[in-house]
Amino acid sequence: MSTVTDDTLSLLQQAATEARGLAIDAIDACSSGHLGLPLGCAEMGAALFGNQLLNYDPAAPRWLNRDRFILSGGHGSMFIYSWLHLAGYELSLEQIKQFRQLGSETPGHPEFGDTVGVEATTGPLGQGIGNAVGFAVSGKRAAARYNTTEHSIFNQHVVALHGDGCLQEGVAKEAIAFAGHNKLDNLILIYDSNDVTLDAMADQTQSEQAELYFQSQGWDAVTIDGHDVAAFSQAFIAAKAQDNGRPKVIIAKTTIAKGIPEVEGSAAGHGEGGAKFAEAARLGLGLPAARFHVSSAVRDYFSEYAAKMGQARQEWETLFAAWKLANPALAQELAAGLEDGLAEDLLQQIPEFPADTNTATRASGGVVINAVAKAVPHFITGSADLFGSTKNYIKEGGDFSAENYAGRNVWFGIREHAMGAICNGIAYDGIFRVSGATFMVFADYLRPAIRLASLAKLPVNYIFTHDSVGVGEDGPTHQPVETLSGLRVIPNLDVIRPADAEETAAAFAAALGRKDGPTALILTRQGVRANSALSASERREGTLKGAYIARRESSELQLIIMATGSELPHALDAAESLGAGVRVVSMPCFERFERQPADYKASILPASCEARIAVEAGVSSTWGQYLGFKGKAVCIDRFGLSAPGATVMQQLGMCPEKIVEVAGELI
Ligand SMILES: Cc1ncc(C[n+]2csc(CCOP(=O)(O)OP(=O)(O)O)c2C)c(N)n1
Repeated sequence: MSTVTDDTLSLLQQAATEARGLAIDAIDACSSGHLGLPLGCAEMGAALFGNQLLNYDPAAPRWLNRDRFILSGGHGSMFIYSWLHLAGYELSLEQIKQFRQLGSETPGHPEFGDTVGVEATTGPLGQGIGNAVGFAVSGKRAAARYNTTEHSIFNQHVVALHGDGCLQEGVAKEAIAFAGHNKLDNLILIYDSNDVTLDAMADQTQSEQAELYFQSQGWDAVTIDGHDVAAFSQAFIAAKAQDNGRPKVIIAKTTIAKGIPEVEGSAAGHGEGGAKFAEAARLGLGLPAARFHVSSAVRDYFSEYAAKMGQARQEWETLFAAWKLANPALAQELAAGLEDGLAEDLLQQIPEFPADTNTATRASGGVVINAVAKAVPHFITGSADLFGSTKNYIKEGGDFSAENYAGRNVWFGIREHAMGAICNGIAYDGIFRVSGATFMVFADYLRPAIRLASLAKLPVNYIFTHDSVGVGEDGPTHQPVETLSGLRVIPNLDVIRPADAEETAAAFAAALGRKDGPTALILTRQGVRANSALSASERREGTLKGAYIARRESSELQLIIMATGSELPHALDAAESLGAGVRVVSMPCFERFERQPADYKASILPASCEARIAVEAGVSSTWGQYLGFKGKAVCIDRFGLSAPGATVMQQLGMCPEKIVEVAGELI
């Protein structure tokens, strides 16, 4: 069965050739970039964007039921820029000419928010596959939650293009297993199988049998010639048609850098090396000498095509309007999700805890998250096989699974890295607000995804429990020491380590209220004594500001003790024995504190008081800014110990006595 007429086929082939030309010219112009993928995948690009495979409308780039296309092999960014341009997205030829230049809409690797039509920030290989799985989770959940028997408003597919590199990465393997297990049959991977990586031919580093591998993960796999528009289209249409509980992979055999004979099919074709043959390549491809050439035939084809796609989208808009009319409550919930709207009184909707609550902040977190879940219906959560410990299970939320895609608790399995990348995908999709949990010491397992969430300004929430050597018996492998500072150094990540239940309530509200970046909530395993000298609202408001006075001095200020989380009670106890001139500052979130007006900051940490101590069960690295030259850290600049938590804390100086001793050196 042919899925394409001869006329269309030759037009699409011409478009593929011109897309090759754009990639060659853009990469040649800046002498950097990756030619291999855009040249090798040009026919598939033409089919995806010009042969009714992807549902998209360049006039409404984020319409809700569009197919999501993610270029996981972000190094091949000229692929997506060429096709977005040809397809009629607001990405001008001028921007293509500005490839990789300062402030352009065509950055070296695709960045969410920089380029219309780019769904995700990709480049670190493997992440895009994880993101695609997140989009697929979001799509499945949106369909289950919002489709009705009368109106099926969500039936989009998620399509990701990747190469050998993405597939070699562990994060992709974790995400692929998750997708197969959860039967995400709305997901299609296109594997650009060109048998080349960067340094060498792929068989230097891989020998797995891709079809068998995917099949073993519960996927359908088919292998085709990626330069054959008809064969690829047919495979793609078949993949879309089968709601059989199996995600799909199309293994497309391609020739890397096809169109530059000097380098095609070899590792030399991967990067910009082929650009030096640009002149000859242009000739060989039958392109005119003028650079950045797009023929009027191709332009006309895509503008007619866009009109057709626009019509299809309009039909959906009519359906959507009817759905909204028939389902006002669901429509309101969906709108709130899309705007990420929160009740203004979210914090008030989290009940106050009894004044003498001395529970672990992870346990308080469990109470808080359930109150938040009631107030914010588009909020979902998940854990990497640690719900029982991370306590973030939404009690009446049900489990997300193939039997219940409307569930609000995602069981990620022991796949922290994929959890991070999947959360990013859900956040990119923008319909649901997502949180993911694990032990804090394993935050490093998903750090690349946290970094990307921070870069892409995604409002993902991380719930990291067991936050210090206070974990105890599990020993140094499970006791984070460098992790807290390690998270603080990631730009645009808010790190909140609350000291008691009320601070925890505010920490969750702060995380939910944040829209331009992720927040990590750092919670204890062990019980913490509430600072009942202050009212609940004083502690909550103070936490929202990042730092506040937990104990005010009652005579002239002599010393400031700064502390976070479970060390705050030690600081308060030390201050009691040190006397009237000692102030204690609770500093749950450096980043929020830094965003306060200068006069507020000065009122909490007046420059005139240089005698300062920082108390935290972790390395001292990030405290210098508050300690100055004269301050001293009571921190843990070493790995922990295998012993009961209280013993380890005491042994490593996390106790009032140690603070008093250090204070003696200062005042
Ligand atoms: C996590 C990560 N490691 C390394 C790189 C550097 N890198 C960019 S492309 C590439 C090779 C990828 O091979 P493949 O996916 O087959 O792409 P192709 O050569 O087909 O373009 C490497 C190692 C990267 N971008 N991300």
